[in-house]
Amino acid sequence: TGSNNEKIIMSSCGDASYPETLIHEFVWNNSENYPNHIALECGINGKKYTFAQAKDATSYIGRSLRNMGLKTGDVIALVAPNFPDTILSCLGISSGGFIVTTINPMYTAEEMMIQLLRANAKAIITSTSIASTVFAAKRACLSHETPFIVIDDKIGSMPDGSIPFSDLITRGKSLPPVNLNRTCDDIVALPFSSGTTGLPKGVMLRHRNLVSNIMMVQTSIDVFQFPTSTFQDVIPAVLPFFHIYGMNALMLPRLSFGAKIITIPKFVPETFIDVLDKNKVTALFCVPPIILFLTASPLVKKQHFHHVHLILCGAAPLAETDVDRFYEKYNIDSQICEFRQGYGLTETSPVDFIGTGRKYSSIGQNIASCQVRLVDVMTKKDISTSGQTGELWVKGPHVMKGYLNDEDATKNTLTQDGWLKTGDIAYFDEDFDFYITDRLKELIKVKGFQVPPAELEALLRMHPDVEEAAVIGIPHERYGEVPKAFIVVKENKKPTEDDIKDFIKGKVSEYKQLRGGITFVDNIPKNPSGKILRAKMK
Ligand code: AYL
Repeated sequence: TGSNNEKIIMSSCGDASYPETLIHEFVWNNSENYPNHIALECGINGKKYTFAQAKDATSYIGRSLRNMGLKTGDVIALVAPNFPDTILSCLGISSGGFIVTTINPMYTAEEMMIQLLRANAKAIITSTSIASTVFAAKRACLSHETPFIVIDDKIGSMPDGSIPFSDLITRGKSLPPVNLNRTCDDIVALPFSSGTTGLPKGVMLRHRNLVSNIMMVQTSIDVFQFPTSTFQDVIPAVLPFFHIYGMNALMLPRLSFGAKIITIPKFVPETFIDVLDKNKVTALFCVPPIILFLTASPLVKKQHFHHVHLILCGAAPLAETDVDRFYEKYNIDSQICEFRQGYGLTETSPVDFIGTGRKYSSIGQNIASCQVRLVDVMTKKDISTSGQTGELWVKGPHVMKGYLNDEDATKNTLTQDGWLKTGDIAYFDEDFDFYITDRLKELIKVKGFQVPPAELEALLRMHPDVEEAAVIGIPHERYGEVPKAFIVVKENKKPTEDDIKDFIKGKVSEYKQLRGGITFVDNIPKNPSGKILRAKMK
C-alpha cells in the first residue's frame, strides 16, 4: 500500500536489474559467444547474416547515416516490411545516435505523410516493393534533399535519386566509428499510437525503456516457468517490426539472447507454412487471428509444432476456447508446447503482464519491476479485492517519456508520479491472475492493429454529404473487431453506403476500412462537452 490510499500491486517477481547500455549495444552484448551463428535470415529469399556480420553491419549503417549529414537525435523513418535489412536498419539508426520512427508499410501515401511530418523525419529507409508510395509521400511533404534509402527486396525498383541500402554497409566500412553522445535517457524509438483518445501520436521511448522491458520479461520468465528462451531458438517473425510487439517483444529481445530470426514480409499462408516446413521452429509469436489460422488451416500439420515449446499471443483479446481447440485438433502436450498470453501497450515498451500458464484467457501477472493499480472508474478509488473491475494503471522503468509534442495527451495519460493509465478494464482472480474485460479508451483493434476512430471520423467529415460521423468497433469473428460508422447526412443529401466506403477506400489502409458497415442516423449521442458517447452507441 502506498500513500493517498494507493493500493499498489507489486510484481511477485521482484525487481529486474538491467544494464545502463544503449539498445544496440545491449542487443549485440552476447554475440561474441556465437559470432558465426545465423542471426537473421529472410524467409523468402534466404538472405542471411551471422551475428558477427549483423553486428558489424549495424555499426557501418550508423556511420554512413552520420556521413550523410544527419545529426544526433534526428528522426529517421523506417518504412519497410520484415526483412533482415529492416532489423539492421533499426539497430543501425540507434548506433548512429538517431531516433527511429517506424511506419506501417501497408499505409497509403497520405497516412505516411502525416507520420513523416509529425515525427519531423530527416531521412527515410524503405524497400523497393513499396518505394513508389513512400516516395510520393516524401515528395509531398519533405525537402528534396532528404536522404531516401532503399532496401532491394527484389520486387519493384528504386526511384531516381535513391541510395541503395547495401551502399550504407559497404561505404560505412571505411568510415570512422561514430562518437556517440547518447545516454540511456535519450529517446531511440518513436512508434505511433493513438493512446486513449484522438489521432496517432509519437510515443517517445528511451534506450532505458527498451532495455529494461527486455530484462523485466527475462527476469519474470523463470518465476512464471515460461518455456526457456535460449540461443538455440529459431523464431519466424511475421508480426511486423514497425509495431512494438514485433520490435521489442520479438526482434530485439530474441536477438539479444542469440535466437535466429526468420523474417516474413507479409502473412501469406503458403509462405508461413514454407518457413515452418524448412526450419525447426522453437517459438511462435502470434496475435489472435494467427491462432485461429493455426487451428483452422488445412495446411498446418502436427509436425509443424514438433520443436515448438512456446506459443505467445498478445495485442488483442483471446478466447480460452480458441486455445482449447488448438490442443484438441493436434493432440499436442500442453506441457511441452506451452501457450501463454502477453499484455502490454506501445506506451510501455510494450510488456506489462505475461501468462503464468494456469489459465489461457488470463493475461497472467505483472512482470518484474512493473507496478500495478486497478482504479475504480466511478469512485476513482483503488481496488484490492478479486473479481472487481477497474482501469489498469502501470508504472516502471519501461513507461514512455510521453507523447511527442503533445503535452495534453501526455498529461491525460501519465500522472505526475509516473502512473500510466492504460485505458483497459481488468480484474484479478483469487490467484492474482489478471483478465482484460473491456476497453475504456476509444481505440479499435483490427487483427491486433490500432485503428483510431478519430482518424476515420475526421476523414468521413471531409465527405461533402456528411454532417457528423462517429466510429466504433464491433466484434468480428476473424479480425477481433472491425470499424463501423454512424453518419448524420447534410440536409437533402442521400449518399449510399458504397459512396461513403469508396470515399474512404484510397485514403486509409486496408485494415482500417469500414468492414462493420455504415448506419445512417438522425443524431449522434454526445455529452454536454461534445464528446461522442461511444458506450451508448455500442
Ligand atoms: P498497442 N488481451 C487483450 N487486449 C490486449 C492484449 C491482451 N493480451 N494485449 C494488448 N491488448 C490491447 O499499443 C489493450 O487494449 O500494443 C492495450 O491497451 O498496439 C492495447 O492492445 C495496446 O495496443 C506482449 C506482446 C504486449 C504483445 C503486446 C502488444 C502490444 C500492443 C505484450 O508480450
